[in-house]
Amino acid sequence: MTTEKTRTVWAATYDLLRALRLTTIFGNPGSTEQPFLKNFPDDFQYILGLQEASAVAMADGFAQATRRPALVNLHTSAGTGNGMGNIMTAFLNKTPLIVTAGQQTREMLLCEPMLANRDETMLPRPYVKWAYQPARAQDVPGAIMRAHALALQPPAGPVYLSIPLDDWDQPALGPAVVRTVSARFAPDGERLREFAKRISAAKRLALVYGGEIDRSGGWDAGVALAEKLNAPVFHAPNIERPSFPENHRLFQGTLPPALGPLSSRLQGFDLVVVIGAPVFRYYPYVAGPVLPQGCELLQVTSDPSDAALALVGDSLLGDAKLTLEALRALVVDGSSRMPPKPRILERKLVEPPNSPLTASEVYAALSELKPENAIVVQESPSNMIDLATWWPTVRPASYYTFASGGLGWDAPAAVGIALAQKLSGEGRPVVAVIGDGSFQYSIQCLATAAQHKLKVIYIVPCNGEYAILKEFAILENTPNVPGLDLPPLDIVSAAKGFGCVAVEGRTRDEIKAAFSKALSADGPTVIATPISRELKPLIPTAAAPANKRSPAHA
Ligand SMILES: Cc1ncc(C[n+]2csc(CCOP(=O)(O)OP(=O)(O)O)c2C)c(N)n1
Ligand SMILES: [Mg+2]
Repeated sequence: MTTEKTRTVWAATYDLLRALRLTTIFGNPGSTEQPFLKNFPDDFQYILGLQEASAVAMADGFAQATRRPALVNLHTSAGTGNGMGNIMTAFLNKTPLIVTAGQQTREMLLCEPMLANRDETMLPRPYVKWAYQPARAQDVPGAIMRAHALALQPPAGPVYLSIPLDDWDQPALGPAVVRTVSARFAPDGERLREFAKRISAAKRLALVYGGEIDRSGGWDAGVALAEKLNAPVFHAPNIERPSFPENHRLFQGTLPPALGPLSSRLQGFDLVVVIGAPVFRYYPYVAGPVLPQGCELLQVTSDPSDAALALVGDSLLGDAKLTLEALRALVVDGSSRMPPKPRILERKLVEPPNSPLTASEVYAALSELKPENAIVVQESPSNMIDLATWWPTVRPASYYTFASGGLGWDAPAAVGIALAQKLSGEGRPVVAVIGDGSFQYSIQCLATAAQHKLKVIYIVPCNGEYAILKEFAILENTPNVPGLDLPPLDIVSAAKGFGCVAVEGRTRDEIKAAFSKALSADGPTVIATPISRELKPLIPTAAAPANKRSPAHA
């Protein structure tokens, strides 16, 4: 029995983690973590990732899907290094993650023994909100409490604690202090009224919705505001969480991720209101103004950094959901405003289908089977527009991707999301569409999916290339870049090796049969689908040769 006299830092910390409901721990263990993981309590669950990139992204997906912070434990500097790409992504995703890493014994740190994490607080910067190694063992629980408080306050994000391995057996000061903090804040009333006035007065108004809306639980509030204003809604470029029903009469599509094309798309509007997104998350440089002439911009964000880095416009700090609700109460009804023309989706298919199928043909075939409540996770860069065309997101918390572009996040994030579905009993299936190149970065996440019998269906469009980079090369006029074709990859065998059911689907019937089977399977399925090589313009409106065959295919 633990008495105040015998309570260790270990015991005080596990009690704190219980109080914070951080009982699912993701990680990959090493000798520097074993004193923390020893006698692992029965009421905790350890989710083993076979590489830290997977552990971090699984924790990220889990945190997003449960809408709570998650804990991931990494192996000192080497594990932190492996996890770093996805820590960077978690930072941009604004996911509250508590990342702990073991550290060598305090007694030996001076002489830098093997596994010492040298300059431990520098390693994860600048992609953590805080990096700290407690000054003494007794501060470990307090540091975790502080890390938790910081991680979940806006903007949420990862925090990093380095914990020497000899700290855990040290006597604690007593039970850890458990505190709660707020995860949202309301906008300043006076500035809000000013914004509402400008929005009401706008003649040609456009709303641009970003991922923070869905993250904050503001989906319905976003729909209600758009409907009251009767204004067109765009998704922000490179959005990580769609936040407005893509089949709504007011929805006008996703803005292009480049200066010139984006400002052209906003031509004719006199006021653009960006809610819950940076202004703007561009990808290639295509010259042009930020906004068309005569257009003003308002931004609502809970992230002071996003407010500061906007190139134009006036900003209001506030939680997306609270601000949407408050704006709705204040703005003048827009029923006299001319509604936008409904968007027409290009959904043409040829008969007989192409051989191999195009990505569009694959998504079209599966659109008949994909359950309405499925959660889509997407990292298939060159055909993500095809995916959005066939599988529009129409419900909240139904589509996840990375805010960073750092490959290797989505496949393991899908595992974390599926785990959340399993533990909550909601049981929504997860359909992860991951390019054949992207799949390789953290493919070992499949073992975790198989081990926990998670309902994830991976669709892997196999074009044997980094198609998006070939498209980028055309836009940027950089011919003869090496390394854009993949070596032969037996994705089916690799997936089987990790314990998944895996099949190749070449025809529509084969893909549909495999998908139907996967829906009722008790575990993950990987469906590899050879697709035709197509090169499309990287930015649909930018000048680039359309539908050029890939040179490597010739
Ligand atoms: C960690 C990381 N490494 C490299 C890249 C550069 N990169 C961007 S897209 C891409 C290719 C993706 O290929 P694939 O998943 O096959 O999709 P496709 O373009 O063929 O649709 C690469 C290598 C990146 N974004 N992130
Ligand atoms: Mg590819």
